Amino acid sequence: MPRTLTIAAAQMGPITRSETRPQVIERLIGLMRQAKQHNCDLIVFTECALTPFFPHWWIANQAEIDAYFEATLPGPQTQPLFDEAARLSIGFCLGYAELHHDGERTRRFNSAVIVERDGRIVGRYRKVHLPGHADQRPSNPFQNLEKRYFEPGNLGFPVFEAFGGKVGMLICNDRRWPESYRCLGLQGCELVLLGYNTPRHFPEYPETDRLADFHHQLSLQAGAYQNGMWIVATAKAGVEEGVEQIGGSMIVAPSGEVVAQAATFGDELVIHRCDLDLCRTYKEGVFPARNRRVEHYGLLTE
Ligand code: CDV
Repeated sequence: MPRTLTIAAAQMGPITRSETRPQVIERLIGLMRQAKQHNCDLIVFTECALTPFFPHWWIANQAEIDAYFEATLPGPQTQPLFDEAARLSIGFCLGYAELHHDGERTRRFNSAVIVERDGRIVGRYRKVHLPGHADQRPSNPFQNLEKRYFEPGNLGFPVFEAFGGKVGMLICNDRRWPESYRCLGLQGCELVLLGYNTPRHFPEYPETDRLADFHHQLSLQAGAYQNGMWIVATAKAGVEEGVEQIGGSMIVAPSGEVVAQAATFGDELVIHRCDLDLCRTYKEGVFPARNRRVEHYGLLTE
């Protein structure tokens, strides 16, 4: 059975605060149709793809905050995206803000799902590494309030059988931490789907601003190579409500090579034919999991 998938990273330009959910979903559907014209099997949308990245703003009113969340997926507004994907027989990965009712408790996560070509949700991930702060910082040019609006993910780093391979998800800041990739890699993950909203400016540590693109790419290339996995990384790009984001959507091969990269800061598909069998060279040849050093670290228990 062929294990080659044509995959699109669906970079998005800014979403304005006045854009409605149906308008954003029309944009996503437009990208999905373009991806199908390129014979894509799978399209990867960004982190919180249905709204502007609202953690950049201080919002006091909980009802106003909750308007950026999805209580069900698919829900009445997102159903057309699921319907169109099933009609086109294209899979997708969607980042979204998840409102989850756990008995009496309402919980909020920064989440993503994998949807197979028949429209079934086959995997869910909740972002583990939440950056930023929970307090208001009026002297900063924008906020970074993920710690206020979300709680850390409680699902670990799951890997799913999908698209003929082993697939995992990461969300934005997760990509900077080697253990995110390692947790996936040790489960045999072959393909990582990842969305991100990365501002060019880091208000507390501006000395890193000139390195924003470099650190993004460095993390992806190291994670891909050291774990023998494909990584499809999809940005929200451009200046969104005054916040400049780096863009730089890319697909990285298990060799660590960047094989496709965005050329704009707007809505754009970054496409590559990804052969999942290429992972074997790195997983089995360069970094065999049974390597004695890995056993010494206590990461393998059997
Ligand atoms: N959405 C993110 O997780 N953004 C962070 C920024 C705030 C540093 C990132 O790691 O890109």
